Amino acid sequence: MRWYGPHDPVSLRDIRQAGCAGVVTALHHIPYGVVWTVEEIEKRKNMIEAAGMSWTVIESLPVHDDIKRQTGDWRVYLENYKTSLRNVGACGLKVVTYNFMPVLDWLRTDISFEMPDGSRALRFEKAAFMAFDLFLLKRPGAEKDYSEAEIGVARQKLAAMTEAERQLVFQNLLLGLPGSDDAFTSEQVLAELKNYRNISPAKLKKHLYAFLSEVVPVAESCGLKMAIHPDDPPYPVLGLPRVVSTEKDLADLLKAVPSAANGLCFCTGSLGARADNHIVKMIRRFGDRIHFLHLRNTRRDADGNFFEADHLDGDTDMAAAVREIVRLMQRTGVALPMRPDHGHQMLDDLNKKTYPGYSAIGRLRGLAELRGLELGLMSAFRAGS
Ligand code: DNO
Repeated sequence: MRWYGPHDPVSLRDIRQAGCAGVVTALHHIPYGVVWTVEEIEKRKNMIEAAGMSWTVIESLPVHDDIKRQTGDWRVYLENYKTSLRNVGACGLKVVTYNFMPVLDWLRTDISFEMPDGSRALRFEKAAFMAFDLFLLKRPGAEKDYSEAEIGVARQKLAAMTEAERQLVFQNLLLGLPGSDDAFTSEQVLAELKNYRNISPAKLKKHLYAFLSEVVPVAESCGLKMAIHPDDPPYPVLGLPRVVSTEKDLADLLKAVPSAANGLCFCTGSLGARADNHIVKMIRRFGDRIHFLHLRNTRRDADGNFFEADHLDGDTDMAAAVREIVRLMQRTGVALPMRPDHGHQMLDDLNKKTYPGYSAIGRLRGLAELRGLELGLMSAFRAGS
């Protein structure tokens, strides 16, 4: 399971009791671009080991936006990134997750969407998102990104929202980056978006590949695997380019730097929010370069909305996906790290404040179901069926 560190309301003991042997975490207190020192990494590692678990996967070692744009001090940040990798390698960690989404990480309009059973899920509602973009954030030029019909839908949505609902959507979309409690203000986001106005998708891809050609050899030399997390949702948002969304994007990036150390954090939830991403086929195609997996499901509708379904429900056939993963591990002999991604807020967690998507019990349910599925499949394979 993922742990956000000592401030996470879900403790290491909770995670241990969920049956986890390993923890996925990051040094969230270190600002983006600053070197992770051996001392800080060791401190965190010892904490996890003292709780009876291990730490081999980092999520995430964040890439500074200057590197994504190749502006300002990006060369300094790049060197710092390499130094962090060397330090991480020296501490015996194995996988480094990162993403290349400009400015914002994952986006949801609703972080407390009520499911029929009373539990709460994360949801992306397109009309609310457009209403936010066009009329609440008032992004300059936003109307160019939508059709007349879409603008009409957004206007209707806005009119139907109370002031409190508008505030809430605003707050949800500008949530802080993972592990942080500080949300963005609209001024900050608008300024950041402006900084990207000359960055086309082709340019961002070029910058991503330039970043990889610098860091992958370093990762290779210290026994690390880089694992890029796909865009969530997997398409451009707020006029920002997103270049890790489709099967072609993944194929291009793996080809750009053809080293085993240049790999994927295969997130079935993020990728699965696009109907043209065929999860099982992609696991088959990219298997050798998958170093870490996030198992999560979404349910899409025809209007471009999706919500996070139960792990075994939703549009992705999770049994087929896990079957493909089990086959992959049998073929390569590698036990891939994976975690249940997100979970519903349910039972006692409904009254607790945790990081959105990261309450204990919903993830425990996902983990238990996924682990049962995996064990069942492994045993069936062994029995030859
Ligand atoms: C959301 C997570 C992402 C992920 C980063 C990886 O719950 O899956 O925030 O950690 O994108 O860099």
